[in-house]
Amino acid sequence: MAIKRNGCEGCADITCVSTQQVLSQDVARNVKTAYDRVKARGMSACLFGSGGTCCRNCNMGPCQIIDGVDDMLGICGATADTVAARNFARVVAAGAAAHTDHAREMVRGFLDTAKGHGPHQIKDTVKLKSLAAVFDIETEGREIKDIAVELGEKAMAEFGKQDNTPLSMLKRATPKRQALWKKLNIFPRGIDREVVEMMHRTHMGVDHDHENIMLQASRCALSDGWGSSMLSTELTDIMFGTPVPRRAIVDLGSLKEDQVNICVHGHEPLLAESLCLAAQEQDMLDLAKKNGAAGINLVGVCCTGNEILMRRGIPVAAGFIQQEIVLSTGAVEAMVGDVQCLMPSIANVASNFHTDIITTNYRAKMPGAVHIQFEEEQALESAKQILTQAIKNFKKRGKFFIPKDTKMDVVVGFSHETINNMLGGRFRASYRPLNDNIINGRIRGVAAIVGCDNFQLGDNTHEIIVRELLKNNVLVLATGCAATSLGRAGLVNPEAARFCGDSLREVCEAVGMPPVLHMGSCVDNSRILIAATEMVRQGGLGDDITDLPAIGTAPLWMSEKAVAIGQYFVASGAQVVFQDLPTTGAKNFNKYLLEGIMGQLGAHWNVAKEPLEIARLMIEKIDAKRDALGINKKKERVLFDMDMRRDLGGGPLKDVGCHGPSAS
Ligand code: CUV
Ligand code: SF4
Repeated sequence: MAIKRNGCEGCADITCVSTQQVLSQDVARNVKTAYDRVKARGMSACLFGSGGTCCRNCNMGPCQIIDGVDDMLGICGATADTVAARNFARVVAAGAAAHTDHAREMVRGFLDTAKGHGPHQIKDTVKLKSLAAVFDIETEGREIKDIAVELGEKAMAEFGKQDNTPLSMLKRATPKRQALWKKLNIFPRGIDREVVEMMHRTHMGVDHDHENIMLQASRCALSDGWGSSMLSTELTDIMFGTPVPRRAIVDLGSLKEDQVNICVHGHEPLLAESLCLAAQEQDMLDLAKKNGAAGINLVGVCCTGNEILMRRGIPVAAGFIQQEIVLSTGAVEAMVGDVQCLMPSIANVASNFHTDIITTNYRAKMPGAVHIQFEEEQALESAKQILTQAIKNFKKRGKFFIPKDTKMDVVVGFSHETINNMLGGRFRASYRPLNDNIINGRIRGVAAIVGCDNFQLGDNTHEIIVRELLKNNVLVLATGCAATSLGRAGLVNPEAARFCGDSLREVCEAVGMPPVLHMGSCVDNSRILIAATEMVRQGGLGDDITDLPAIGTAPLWMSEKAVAIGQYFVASGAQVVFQDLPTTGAKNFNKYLLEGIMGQLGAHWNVAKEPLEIARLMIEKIDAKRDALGINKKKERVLFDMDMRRDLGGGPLKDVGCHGPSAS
């Protein structure tokens, strides 16, 4: 049930239960949140801005273009299509830049770790060797340390690469896809270079052809998905451990009454991991005791939360839209952030309480926040300094409210390796059973539901979409704040199999897996690329990602990163559905994204407004792929016999125990 905000007449409807509970409490009375601001703005967004036809790329403007009206071109003569394409491409570049800068930090951290500096270790040596092979690094008879250092150096070189050869990891794609990238001349060459070229080509007076602009947008996005994001995911796994299934909890109920609550917000897991290590140190625990607390409770917010959730089972308290709400409980001693998706309003919300917002990265400061620079060379000491600041606040905590009954069990940790083991069994890890179940129709198809949440539509949008997909036997992969929102809705645990259609339920129950597989943070969408490619390689479902009965959506997209992700999915042959695109003011360009680009890339963007409309469109697209593969015949329902159970079972899920938050 939707509620109106307590004491605020005209606020937006809120459907999230824990948000409702917190905002209706007295402690949150004076807090202003985005819900209030959405309402207060009271006017709809600028039509030029939302249609993509406002250009500020030179000082003859700004120009507001009206498509098809001769007198309403840009001063330079730019059409709506040119302007909207440039704007869209710049969104892709900004999103790719964010992932890239994050990834660079991870590579730097990895190199330090490889050289033996800092508190972290090379944890996954199997993955180290397999990634080394991708970079043509000799592993036979060599020390782990040497392999890791060489891998780190080669990975770092991908960012600044200047020759015209493809990035190393692109060779993990299907041969057909690689041939297509080559033919279109969109093989990414250097990760930073593709962002720079995108910015150059969208500068005033350079590229005016929307299709040509989009070729570079694809190349730039691919350098993110198959380049920086994938590097970040892989090297982070090698350093901090490749995720395996584990139980954890999400939602605001993960805050603890008697402990120092510290929210870790942002993206780069180097900070979060160091905080996790420091929070286990005796001197920190003693300090907490001295300040009257029973312990230190680290919880995550946004994607850095997903990183430590996946690898350590540390709870995610809140996704993007709840970052103000978690502070409004009055129970948080500090929110520690690094980069991306921190709303500047959190400093204001925190000022109502004893809470500190602690920024830790020179790239991301905030008025009203305390800045404690996180020094990677002294990671543990830095982390302790940050924790100390938070712990000292505990004594100052006033009235607070934790919605204790909003705490949802999740089973997370589905790396593409896990999926391999889980379905294939311990002795013959493979995607074969997944493919077979798709071919025989027990699993109708696969849907990736990724990206952010925002304040424009209901908080339950992801849930509505996914319930419809599950009912129709579509297996769901989730990442980012979408995954957090699905976790809150109780869909990311094995018990949620009961919401599935009969045949998907059988599969989930036989394996003991949730019907929504949490694959991690937004850089971890690269795991989905690998999983999809593995499915193709396994055979029986066509010879490229385009052929798979699979589709992606980022329904409540908010950040520019989501558009970069959408574009690398499309350029990899996977269709995506968004709720809206900032391109509607440019007829030809919009049509190109929604249709024409298909002819080049074998996939296109889709737009659907309502959650159920999105789900149904996804199912329709999945069915069309099944038709094309000739596997859409109604099969008689086969009951599971022992062989099938053996085939499906035996994976690591049988061992899921409570690995528990290791820092509380
Ligand atoms: Ni990176 S990008 S809101 S999904 S973290 Fe959540 Fe996560 Fe931001 Fe979007
Ligand atoms: Fe206007 Fe052209 Fe300058 Fe854009 S580049 S602001 S359309 S004159």
